[in-house]
Amino acid sequence: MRQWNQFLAPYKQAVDELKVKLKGLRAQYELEDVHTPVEFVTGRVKPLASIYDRTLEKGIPFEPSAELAAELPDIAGVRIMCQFVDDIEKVVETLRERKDLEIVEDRDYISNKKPSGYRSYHMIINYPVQTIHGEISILAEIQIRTLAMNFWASIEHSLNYKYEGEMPDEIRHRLERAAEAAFQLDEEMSQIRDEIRDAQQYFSAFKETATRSYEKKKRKKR
Ligand code: 0O2
Ligand code: 0O2
Repeated sequence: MRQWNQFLAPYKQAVDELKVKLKGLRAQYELEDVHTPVEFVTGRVKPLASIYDRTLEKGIPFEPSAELAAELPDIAGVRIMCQFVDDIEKVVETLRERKDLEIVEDRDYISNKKPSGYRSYHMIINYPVQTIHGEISILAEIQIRTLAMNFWASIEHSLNYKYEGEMPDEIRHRLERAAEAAFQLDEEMSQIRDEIRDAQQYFSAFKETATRSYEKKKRKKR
């Protein structure tokens, strides 16, 4: 167990650091009084039982090793939730600009949803962790998704767990339909947001013109 604790320690540190940094993005947007593409951030180190299951699936030994670290890129995982689908792209672009992590791989399950209906944007990163024995680089996974995608994924994940991967066809089909409904919800919310933004722009332009013509009339009267 001590060996596992030592092996997992840098992953825990990475999750803690990444959460602080990504929550910091939200704080910066809020300070500038603009819409923040980051709604909230969560993170976890993969539990040992899940690591064990993955080693069985991948046919690799269940022991702390470089092979296991390379085969399981999501031992450290953080998740960024966004309000709107186009916020995801903003977050991805922001992450690409960062100097404190290196993106190794993108997995775009938004353009290419999984057969289950799962949608989310995944990035595998190399992240440097400072330890008392020097710097080490670990792999971590960042999942970026909307609130609707997250709602669907959380429920599907717990149902999968409940049925131990043997989900009845009927439930699977209903979840596929629910994924479609979540997709429609994302579309609708973006449209509502766009319409409100257009209306706000229209009204502020209208207010400006009205104020100008009122002041002009007032000047003429004098
Ligand atoms: P606040 O003030 O609630 O925003 P921590 O290590 O304590 O910072 P922890 O324990 O890992 O964070 O919490 P977790 O479960 O990973 O959740 C992270 C943050 O996401 C928490 O906020 C939750 O309140 C927030 N959260 C979870 N679900 C939702 C949701 O549906 N909507 C919104 N807006 N936030 C949610 P904080 O960071 O504790 O602070
Ligand atoms: P947990 O509990 O989140 O740790 P690979 O075999 O590595 O090529 P893999 O493992 O599918 O491909 O990697 P990917 O695509 O990056 O997905 C890994 C994680 O994405 C999963 O971790 C889930 O968190 C999430 N995910 C992927 N597909 C689905 C899905 O159909 N439904 C839900 N709810 N989540 C999904 P774990 O290890 O499964 O679980």
